[in-house]
Amino acid sequence: MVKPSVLVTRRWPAAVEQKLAHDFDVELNRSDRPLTPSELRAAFLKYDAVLPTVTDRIGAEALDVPKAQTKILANYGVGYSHIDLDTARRHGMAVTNTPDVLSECTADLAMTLMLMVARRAGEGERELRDGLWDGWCPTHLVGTKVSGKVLGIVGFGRIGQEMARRAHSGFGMKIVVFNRSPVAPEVLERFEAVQVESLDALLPQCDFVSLHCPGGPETRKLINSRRLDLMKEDAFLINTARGEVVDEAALAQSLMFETIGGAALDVFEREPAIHPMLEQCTRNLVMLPHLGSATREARQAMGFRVLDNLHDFFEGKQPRDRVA
Ligand code: 8YV
Repeated sequence: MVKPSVLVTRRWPAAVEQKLAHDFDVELNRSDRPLTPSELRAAFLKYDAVLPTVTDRIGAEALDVPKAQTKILANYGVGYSHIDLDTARRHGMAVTNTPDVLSECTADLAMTLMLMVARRAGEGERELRDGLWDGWCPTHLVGTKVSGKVLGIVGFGRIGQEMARRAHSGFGMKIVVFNRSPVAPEVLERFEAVQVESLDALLPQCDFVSLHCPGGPETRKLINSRRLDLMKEDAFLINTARGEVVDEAALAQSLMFETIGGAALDVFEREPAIHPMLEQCTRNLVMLPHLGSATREARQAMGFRVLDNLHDFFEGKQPRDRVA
């Protein structure tokens, strides 16, 4: 039997690449850089499956190829707001993602960010490495206590719930949830969490707000200047979701004028570019380069999850993680 042809747009963990090469007729993008729209168009004419990542922006201009060969876009990652689902559907392409396998690691990183910004860990490390530390002092780099505080979670899917588990059981935090649909009472009970009916109702109550909703048009600039003003003046915003969920200029302004306590971001609207106003915020802003799922374990599991979806699809079954 002829093996389906598959293009992998970036380099993946070796164990996954080996299994892919065994099961499929695989082409690796050895340059390991994002594909341009014209390279994507050429790929859609040639391969049965394309395996993109968040760095491949697959909009209508890339997807609108007549007589595409590609039947499935099996995304390496849980977020898929970089793929135009409507156009993919119109061209008869299935789209899948990799949920579950990165939830714990992404929640771990959101906890890392929350602790870093509250305890001023980034500032401290920079100071020490720059040779500027002149010894212990009662007033030096005094931060904010995390344990026992109120954590607002925006988007209570798998990652949001892992965040709640860590914050509630490990740090005794009180959990307040905003989610677009009602969360089952037994799920809320697990974390003694309370669901509020609107984001506006959540923000003024929280010492920390962590974003775990999907990206895309519905959540674009969900956190804007009006909503930032609803936050307590010493509250912190954590974003491991998608950069576009936050109005970055508005956030920078809130940080500059200290109308909130601080922010910690793992994702940005125009990655890898950083909004110039955010770059100016040094004291109360922590930034990491999109590391949410960056563990050996998660990245390997994501790869194998893509493989599972490909097998489902080419064996004529419904792919387990089909999103379009
Ligand atoms: C991935 C992510 O590393 O899964 C996601 O949606 O944001 C990251 O964890 C990235 O998307 C790889 O494609």
